[in-house]
Amino acid sequence: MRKSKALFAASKKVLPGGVDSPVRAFRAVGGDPVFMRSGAGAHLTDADGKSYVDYVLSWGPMILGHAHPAVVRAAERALRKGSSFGAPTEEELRLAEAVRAALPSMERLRFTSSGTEAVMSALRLARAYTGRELIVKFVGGYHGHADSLLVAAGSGATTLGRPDSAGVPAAWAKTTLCLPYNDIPAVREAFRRHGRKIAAVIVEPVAANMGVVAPEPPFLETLRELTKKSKTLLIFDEVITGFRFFYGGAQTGMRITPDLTTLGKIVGGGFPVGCYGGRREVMDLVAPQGPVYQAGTLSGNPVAMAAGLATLDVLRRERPYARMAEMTRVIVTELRGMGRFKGLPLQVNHVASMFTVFFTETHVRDMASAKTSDTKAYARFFHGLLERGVYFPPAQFEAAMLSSAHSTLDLERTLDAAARAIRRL
Ligand code: HOZ
Repeated sequence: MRKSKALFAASKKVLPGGVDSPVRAFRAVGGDPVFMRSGAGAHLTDADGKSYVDYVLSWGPMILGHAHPAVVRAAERALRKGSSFGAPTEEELRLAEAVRAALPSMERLRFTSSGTEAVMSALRLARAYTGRELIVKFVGGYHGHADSLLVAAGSGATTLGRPDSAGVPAAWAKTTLCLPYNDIPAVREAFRRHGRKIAAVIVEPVAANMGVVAPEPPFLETLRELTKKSKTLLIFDEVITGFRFFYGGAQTGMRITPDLTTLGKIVGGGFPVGCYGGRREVMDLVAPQGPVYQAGTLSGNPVAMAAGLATLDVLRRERPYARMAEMTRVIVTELRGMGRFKGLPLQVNHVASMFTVFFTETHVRDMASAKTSDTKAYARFFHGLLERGVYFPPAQFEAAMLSSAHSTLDLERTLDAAARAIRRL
């Protein structure tokens, strides 16, 4: 940790809090963040040369593991041809076609440089299309850091005790209605009272920013029904879930068709990419086709597009999903067993290859129940793993993830570290 410590001390003199994104700073778990030097497959190596089995995976994009040869090759090839033109390229067309083939609800789509931008643009579009202002989001849902979404936000915002960010005008916050996740009566009531004023409902079809929380049927089905009835747009924020559970989105498995979808992370193959898209008649409002302005110099960047395309190509051919889900099931079952053995109140939520360990007796189904977790116990668990070379999310309200590069040996190393960490709690 010697080099990481020195790098962090120097970083704090030039970057606020020493980082470019708050959750990296380890405030939720204490101690100094580990500075990473390189990644290969399921492993990271830190600035001091220590290696870790990685369950953060850059918060989702690295589903094939780090520096996958096909992705490296594609990005290198693109880079040699020039890294940015500010003009259309064939790569954007090819990635757009691949995304649409996998997610047919995205009849038209646009690439941005981040998930935040994609979500922000989708909301602007929804407001323009409906001529309404209100947005419904769910408590603990995190959709990036656009103003109207930093209200009761999960992920790093909750972790830092700032679910409502300073600097968001009160008038903006008032346009966002926040409801508890999985709470159908609350949604019905909101639509009864405000239905004709709601431009969009934005939801993570599997919540990943209050920790992993699965939607309880018929929660999403009810959202679809109510939004349809009141001519509100339903936006699935699949920045995390897109291409994570299936070759497609969570919507693919659930057979629910949202009006708009936002993507990011995996679709950029580890490069800064976001994407939003949906029904043609809605997307046709986006400039230059329509009056909703949205632009970006690096949008559709050819190197990022090439990396995204290579990632999707490997996922489509190899379909690693069942294996990743099975390995996750093993981890989850073992962790639950360890908790029982030690007599710890432990909940391990999981959906396919994503999971979160909560230290609580309460079944976690929304942000209120997620918050019953003993976050100090999580911090001790995290550091126990870190010491033994296993890198978990450095915050309670996040998702741990597997990649296709995780091996049974990695699993054994993880479970051994977890057993020791839990024994010490
Ligand atoms: N909060 C994002 C996913 N849970 C990770 C990105 C970040 O905040 O740094």
